[in-house]
Amino acid sequence: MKYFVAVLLLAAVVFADAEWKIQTAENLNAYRPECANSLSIPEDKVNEYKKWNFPNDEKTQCYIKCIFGKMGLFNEKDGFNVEHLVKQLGQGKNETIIRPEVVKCADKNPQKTNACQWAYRGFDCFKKAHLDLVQTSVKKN
Ligand code: ACD
Repeated sequence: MKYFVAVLLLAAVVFADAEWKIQTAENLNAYRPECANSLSIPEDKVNEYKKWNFPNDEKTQCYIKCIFGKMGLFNEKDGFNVEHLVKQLGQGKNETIIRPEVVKCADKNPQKTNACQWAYRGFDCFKKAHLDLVQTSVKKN
């Protein structure tokens, strides 16, 4: 019985995750206004984000958390979804190189900062080293 329940749980996890897809430029474009509006981000900041400038302030941190949440890359409870991030950033290639780079930045929030700061911190860490990969991962083909 124990094994049956364990197999069922595993199957539920696998099937739930099979729904996730690599996120596209179109997905990101749809999420931008949703996150900007829900957080009342002023237009000048949105324009900075379009130029890939993300100042370290509360609104921006929460914006990143919102975008990553919608993309299935981060959630408040578990933090970063390393598997999704590796797929998103690797686009089916280079996963063995990218995984340790993601892991380096995907902290488990040992200092218990708020989730906005947590999401922003991982993003900032990764993009300092690999902005090109982040940008390429949502470029139109
Ligand atoms: C905007 C919002 C831009 C939001 C930033 C990135 C979204 C684009 C690509 C997502 C791909 C991967 C996530 C990138 C880095 C996180 C790495 C975390 C590692 C722990 O343009 O308005």
